[in-house]
Amino acid sequence: MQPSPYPKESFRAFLRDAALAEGFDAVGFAPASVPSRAADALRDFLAEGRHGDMGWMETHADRREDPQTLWPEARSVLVVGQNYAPGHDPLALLDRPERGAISVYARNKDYHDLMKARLRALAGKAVAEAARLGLGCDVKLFVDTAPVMEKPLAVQAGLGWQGKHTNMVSRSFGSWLLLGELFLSVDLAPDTPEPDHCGRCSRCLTACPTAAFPAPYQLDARRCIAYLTIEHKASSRRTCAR
Ligand code: B12
Repeated sequence: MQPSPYPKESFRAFLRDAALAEGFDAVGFAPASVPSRAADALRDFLAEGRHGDMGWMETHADRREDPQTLWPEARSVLVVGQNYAPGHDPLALLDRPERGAISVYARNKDYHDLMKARLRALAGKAVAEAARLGLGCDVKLFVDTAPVMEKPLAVQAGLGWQGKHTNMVSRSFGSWLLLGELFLSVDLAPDTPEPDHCGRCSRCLTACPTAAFPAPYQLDARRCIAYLTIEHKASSRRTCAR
């Protein structure tokens, strides 16, 4: 086969196709940097103590706000989204107070395992294809647990925008995308960030039963059911009794 005259463009197109072939639902490319506004907001979030007991958010905050501090070789980031939308309205369960409600993301196989397996397969193909194109490329993969600001990266990669509930919302998949990344040592052209489409809608804010949003686009984790039931070390009986 002839060597490609545009190896980076070929590599980028290959990665997008390969990610979709692995079963990811959304793919985009971001620069290996987080906008300063997001890094400032992280510092404010931590200074306000909104992370509660999640001391691990303070550890390596410098790496969290700068992918190149986490991995100096990083030049671009391939962000993937995995759709986990349920086939029914999960809010219907709220009319049945005798039944416990499990958050939708926790009802299936652990998404970390599923996405890491897919990203690992993708990483293998990426390294082989880069070598074939004469690019040479190292990769590192992340899903949720590393000090990476996944939402701002996903926004930069054009997957969606950060909504008023602070999660990334996609025009195609709504709030139902879990995120993962492949950090790449090759600089590839980034996608265009998606603008904010929330407008005057505030349904996600008023739906929260514990009023965890001090303002649109801001979450106080200490009031969030996800935090109280997973991350908080003390008893949350008093807060959750309703
Ligand atoms: C810590 C954490 C939590 C904490 C705190 C959540 C939070 N919002 O920070 C808790 C335990 C509460 C939590 C809960 C959930 N989480 Co969580 N969590 C994370 C984690 C590890 C870090 C998030 C982070 O950096 N927080 C720090 C603060 C500073 O970030 P932030 O809230 O996004 O703050 C931004 C806004 O405030 C914004 N901002 C501030 N002011 C303003 C003003 C304007 C005008 C604008 C536009 C923006 C803006 O700028 C900040 C920086 O970007 C990420 C994985 C990762 N490594 O990124 C997953 C992650 C965010 N979680 C995820 C999920 C799915 C959930 C849950 C839905 C799980 C569930 N139980 O059902 C809930 C959703 C609750 C919610 N509304 O956020 C997904 C979200 C996917 C997506 N589409 O966005 C992630 C990305 C994991 C993943 N790999 O898929 N989570």
